[in-house]
Amino acid sequence: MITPLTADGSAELEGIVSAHRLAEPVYVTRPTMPNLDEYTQYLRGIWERRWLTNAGPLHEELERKLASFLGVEHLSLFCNGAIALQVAFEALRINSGEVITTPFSFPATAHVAYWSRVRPVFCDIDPLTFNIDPSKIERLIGPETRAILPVHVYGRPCDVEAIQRIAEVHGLQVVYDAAHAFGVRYKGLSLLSYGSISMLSFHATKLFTTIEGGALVCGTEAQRNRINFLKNFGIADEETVIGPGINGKMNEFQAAFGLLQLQGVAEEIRRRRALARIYRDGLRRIPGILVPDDSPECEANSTYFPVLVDRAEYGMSRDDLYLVFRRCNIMARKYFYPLITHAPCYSALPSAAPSSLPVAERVASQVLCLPIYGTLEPEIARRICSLIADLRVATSKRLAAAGS
Ligand code: T4K
Repeated sequence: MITPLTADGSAELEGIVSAHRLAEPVYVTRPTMPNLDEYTQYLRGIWERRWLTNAGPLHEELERKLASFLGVEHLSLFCNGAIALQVAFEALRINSGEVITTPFSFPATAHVAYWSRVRPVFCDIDPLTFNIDPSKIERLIGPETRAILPVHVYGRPCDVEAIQRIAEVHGLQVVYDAAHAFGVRYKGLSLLSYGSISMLSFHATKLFTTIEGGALVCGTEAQRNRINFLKNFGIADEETVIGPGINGKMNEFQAAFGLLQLQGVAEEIRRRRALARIYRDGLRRIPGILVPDDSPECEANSTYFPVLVDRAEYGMSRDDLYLVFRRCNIMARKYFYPLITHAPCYSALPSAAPSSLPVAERVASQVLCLPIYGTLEPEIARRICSLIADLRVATSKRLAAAGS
């Protein structure tokens, strides 16, 4: 093993930091802003109509256009992804018992189960996709299991066929947290067409954004109608409440932003894919940096660019690399560390024991998401690769010096 290079102030490290420090902070993501004049045009229309929310005309237009862009039939817009996911649970009447899910996600995934009065049962992940490992789901199914809640983490598809087979055999619903999966196609179809319902997030950090926002994609018009009631307090008309709904509505200002975003989203994905290629080419041969492959059956959206840092081979830990990045103004993020199971609200659950989740524990301790977004200069991605390469050269020199 190479003696690890730490983020401390050795002369060797200081030289690398000063050579690679960027003038301005580069964040893990940035929204691509629409043209301000065009947005102002939309605002004028909203002012004139004085129709601000509750299924306004821009909301209806965005719903239609998004469904068509994504290649799905039944889509309902929401104020954000977390509330959308909660409504998906209520739409399927999943409001007791247990749901099998992944610990390797944003906390919102498990929190939604919690708010739906459903106990999350955590299942380990696959070492290649970082998604729930279908071969470990069945042993967690018990009399109280109601559903499976997988996440297409980083927009990389879960093993949707295996999950479907398990759900059918055991009579379970499948609700996908597809927060990252905008525009991803799998075997020629929208990835959102799998499972009973899929949730998308349109938060400012997502490749398609409505500032805050989200959507549910479901299989039938009847389901969509139920979802639409539930996101509007369960109100059917002025005098009829059909169920315990909530306020999940997207407003006209968000929808206007989304309509403009939609015009540029194909280009946004194209640019992200080009950046992903630069990272892949630049990092492929660096020992200790693992770049997960995209499945050949998937048209990826390159919404995140995760790498795993193997301390023994790279000669520096993920946490030290993260600190060096910070000093170089590169705001990479440790998505998704710590695991959801480390939060005090879940850590006492039997399924949260680290010994049951060895792959998720390892991946969370090694993962680092590099900056990727449409307006990131390709040159910055190249510089990030050369920083990672130079650090590895420094660690191997240490090894040589230690051996001589
Ligand atoms: N399920 C999954 C798997 C999710 O990842 C999420 C959300 C959800 C469910 C819930 O969906 P929503 O209810 O949010 O629709 C961010 C987002 O807040 C969160 O939406 C997202 N996942 C998660 C992965 O990332 P933070 O705490 O990392 O955000 P923050 O504020 O640190 O922003 C990250 C970087 O983005 C900043 O360093 C700079 C850039 N940024 C951020 C904002 C807000 C901008 O450039 N402009 C901005 O307006 O959680």
